[in-house]
Amino acid sequence: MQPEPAASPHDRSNVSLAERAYRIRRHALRMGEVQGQGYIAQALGIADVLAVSYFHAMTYRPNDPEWEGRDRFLLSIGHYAIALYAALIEAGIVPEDELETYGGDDSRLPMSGMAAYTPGMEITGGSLGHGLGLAVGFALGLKRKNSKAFVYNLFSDGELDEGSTWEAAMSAGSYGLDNLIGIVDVNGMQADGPSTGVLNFEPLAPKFEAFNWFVQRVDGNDLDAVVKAFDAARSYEGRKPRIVICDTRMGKGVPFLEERERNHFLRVEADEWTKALDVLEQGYRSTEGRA
Ligand SMILES: Cc1ncc(C[n+]2csc(CCOP(=O)(O)OP(=O)(O)O)c2C)c(N)n1
Repeated sequence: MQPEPAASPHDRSNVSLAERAYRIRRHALRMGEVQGQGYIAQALGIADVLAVSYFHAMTYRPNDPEWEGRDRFLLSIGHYAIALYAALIEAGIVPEDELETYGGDDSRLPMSGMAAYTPGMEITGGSLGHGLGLAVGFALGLKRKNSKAFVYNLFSDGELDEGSTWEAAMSAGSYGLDNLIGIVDVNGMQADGPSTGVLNFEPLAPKFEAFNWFVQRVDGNDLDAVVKAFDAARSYEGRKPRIVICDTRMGKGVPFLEERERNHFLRVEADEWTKALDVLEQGYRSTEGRA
């Protein structure tokens, strides 16, 4: 029997992860501009992790998003949809020109992520705290099918305040789900202010360790560190679920947005979008050689 064809084009591409991350940020800003506002700071912050997920770690077929052998990427935080759309566009799963429809009537890119609307969107988000439980179900199901696929679940530090997250974490550890890779975006902010001021979840790593997870904590805006952590998460041989705790900076790559204080839902003035795209590009060009 012929082996399965190569799963995704990124293996053969010579586009760097730094360029992928830059382009994901760019797509997100262009979508934000369509609405004039949105969860832009989160998208800029998590772009490096998405670049590593879609262009280093995951196996999928851009032309066949429902291919059974694919790794599943579950976006628990529906409001981060703009970030995932940007990655899906860069991955070739969603056509780039569709970003102009972002948040509009009949668009496949609604402001909150919905599985029925968007190719590559595995679950519907919105109500926080459900992604990890769904990921446990996906991971158990794939094991029953003897699948080699991984389930990735991106969730936020705000979701650490939800009891359902910890119920899922305990069951994943108890079932020894070695096909589950959790990614928690610790960007330090929530809608109501600094995350640990809302509810103090630190120290975080020992909590997951106590629930029988293989735990790593990295700077989520350091591409090399994220690559190493994802490689270690995939190759770890213990019968444990894996988590990569990613400390990220909201607004990353656009300094004047990084500095905004209330950055959970950004309103950006009409003339600032061009400035944001310009400074993003300047920043990328100035560090490109070192990426
Ligand atoms: C169960 C539930 N409770 C409350 C909300 C309202 N809500 C939407 S986003 C958000 C902040 C969540 O924190 P986080 O995702 O860490 O915020 P961010 O990093 O996006 O600023 C809240 C409380 C919700 N969507 N679901």
